[in-house]
This record gives sequence, C-alpha cells and structure tokens, in this order.
Amino acid sequence: MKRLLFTGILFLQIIPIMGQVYQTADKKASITTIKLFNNLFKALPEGILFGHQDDLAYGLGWEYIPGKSVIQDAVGEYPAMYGWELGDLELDALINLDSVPFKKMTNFIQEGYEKGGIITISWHANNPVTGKNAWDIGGNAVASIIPGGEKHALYKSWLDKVAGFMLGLKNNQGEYIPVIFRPFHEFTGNWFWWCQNVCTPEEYKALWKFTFDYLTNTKQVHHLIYAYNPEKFENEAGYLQYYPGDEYVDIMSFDFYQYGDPSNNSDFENTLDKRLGILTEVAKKHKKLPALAETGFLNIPYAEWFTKKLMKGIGNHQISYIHLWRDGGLVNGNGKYRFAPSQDHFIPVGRDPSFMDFYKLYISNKFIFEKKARDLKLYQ
Ligand code: BMA
Repeated sequence: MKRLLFTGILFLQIIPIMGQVYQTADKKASITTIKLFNNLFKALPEGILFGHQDDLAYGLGWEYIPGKSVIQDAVGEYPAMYGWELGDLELDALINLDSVPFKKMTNFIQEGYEKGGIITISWHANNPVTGKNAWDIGGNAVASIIPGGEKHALYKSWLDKVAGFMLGLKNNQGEYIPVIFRPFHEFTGNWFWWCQNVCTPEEYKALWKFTFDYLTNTKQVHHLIYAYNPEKFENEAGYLQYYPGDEYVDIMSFDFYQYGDPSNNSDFENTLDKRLGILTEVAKKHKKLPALAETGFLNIPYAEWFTKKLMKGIGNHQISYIHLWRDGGLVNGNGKYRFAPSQDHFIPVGRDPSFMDFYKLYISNKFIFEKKARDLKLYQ
C-alpha cells in the first residue's frame, strides 16, 4: 500500500514535468523550480512581469511597515516580482549593504512568494582581495577566487553562506522557494571587480562555472534559476563574449538605465529596442528566457518616461520581466550605501509629475502585476 501510494505520488509529479519543454541548467532542480521556469516561458505572450527591488522593505520616508509596498502604494496592487540583494552576507553581516536585515529579507521573500510573485536575488559581493566594496576594481579579484587562486578558499566560504541563505528560503509547506539568482551582473561595465576591464572572459566563465557547480553539487542547492546579465553590448557575439555555456544558464538578460535628458533625443528607446531585438533572438536560439533585469530613470525627471521611453523601447518584444531598482537611496559618503530618508527613487510617489504616466503603464495591460501573476499560477 505504502509503495503504491509512493509510486502514485511520484507519477503525479512526473506527468506534468514530462510535458515541459525547457530544461533548467541544474539537472537536479526541484520540481517547483522546473515548473516555474516553464511557466515563465508559457507566460511570455501574457505580458511582462513587473518587478521592484526591496519593494516590501522600504520606500521614501518609511521602512518596515508590515504589508506596505512601494508598488502597491503607487497602483493599488503588489508587483509580480520581488528583488533582493545579498551584499555583505559574505562578511557574516546581519544586515545587507542597503541596511535590510537578512532575517527580514527571508520573511519578505516568503511573503512575496505567498502572494504568487517571483523572487530574484542579486549579489554585490565585497572585493575578496582588497576587502573594499563591490565597486573596488583592484586586486585581480576574479583570478584570485577561481580554482587555483589565492583566495579560492575564502570564496568557497562565501558561497557556503550564500547556500545557507538560499536553503533557508522555504514556503509554508517546507518546500524551497525558487529564486532567480543573478550574480556578477553588469560585467560589460567597468565598475565592479568582476567587470570586463579587470577580468577576462575565461576568468569570468571559470568563476561562473565554479559558482554553479559548487552551489548545485557541493551544497545541493536545487532551487536556483541562473540569470546571465551584461550591461551594454552591440551584437550577439558581444552578448555572448562572457557566456559560460547553455548548461550553466537559464535566463538571458541585461541591465539598461536612462541617463541624461531624454526630451530631445531618442537614444534610450532606440538602444533598448535594438538590444531587446538581439536578446530575444539569442535567447530563442539557446532556449533561454529573455528578461530586462534592471532598468529605470533615477527620480524620473521626464514626466512621460514610462510610456514614451520605456514602453516605446520595449515595443512588442516578448520578454519575461522588467525590474525597477530600489527607492530610497544612497547616502553616506564613505563608499557605503544604505537606506536613508533621501528622495532618490525609480517608482513615482506622491505628487511626482510622472505618476499619471506610470499609471498608464499599469493599465496598459502589457505588464503583469500581483493579481495576474497569481492567476497564472506560476509555481504549479
Ligand atoms: C546599486 C545602488 C546602491 C546599492 C546597490 C545594491 O545600484 O542602488 O545604492 O547599494 O545597488 O543594492
């Protein structure tokens, strides 16, 4: 009887997987992770999931108010995707570099998941050689943490902590909550210790592969979806220059922000359109999920930025999600960033001139927020 029941359960679990087309890079990924990954592909024609960093933790002038959310304050429902950040976890800190306590973060992740939303995590790890922050590019850090490097053991101890955090993310039934993990992002820039100016493609690929192998095989973390994430690139070859290979990546994404004055030029929307074209093509060829992993215009000083720039650039490109960066900003001068009552934000608040324009994005039906995400049953 017991055996029959067991086979029955197994059978029920395997049936839906057999119909799945997209394989996760982690061949031992949990069933929920495989389902989420495939459901995200299925949801591509339904619209673009809308995400926001640190959404439940703080916004302008507030922090840690139960149930409060920047996006919900703006449009009346929660986002579809919640972004969180691990920076400083590797130093055994109890709070991350943006002042969010890791314990609270775990709870927020459970909260977002229970609302039907998806979770993404980035990692602005400190420089393992110089001991300064992620923006310190000294010390040939990547070369020194890959296998054979002087700081390799230190890096492994950091990954132990990352694994520990990830393994603490469980839902009410005790199952692991799938996470889109996006380490070593914006590597085509020149501001992080893993960027192209201080790290060769070979070193980067070795770092990525080691990180993947260590988390999956050594630490048995099987609920991560891996996102590859440059910033600028001009063609497919450029996009793939640091690509570690199909067996190590699930999502192909990039970051792209608006800077300057967009009122007298079309640079942002043209470049976004062009890069999304390259991205969606290359993602299709490699059977990966395309996404815009970070975007925004700090303080939105152009009132129609959301519709005239962001939505214009996105056009009809089918991407899984877009993610806006955190509200509440930087602010002490010694190289550390943390929440403070500054006015920096990416989502319109209060009487922000861009508020109505953001609302137009919300009602355009092109984006998915909390309710539709829940209806899509992304984990089932
Ligand atoms: C950056 C800024 C920083 C922050 C970091 C990690 O882009 O928002 O203030 O510390 O991301 O979240």
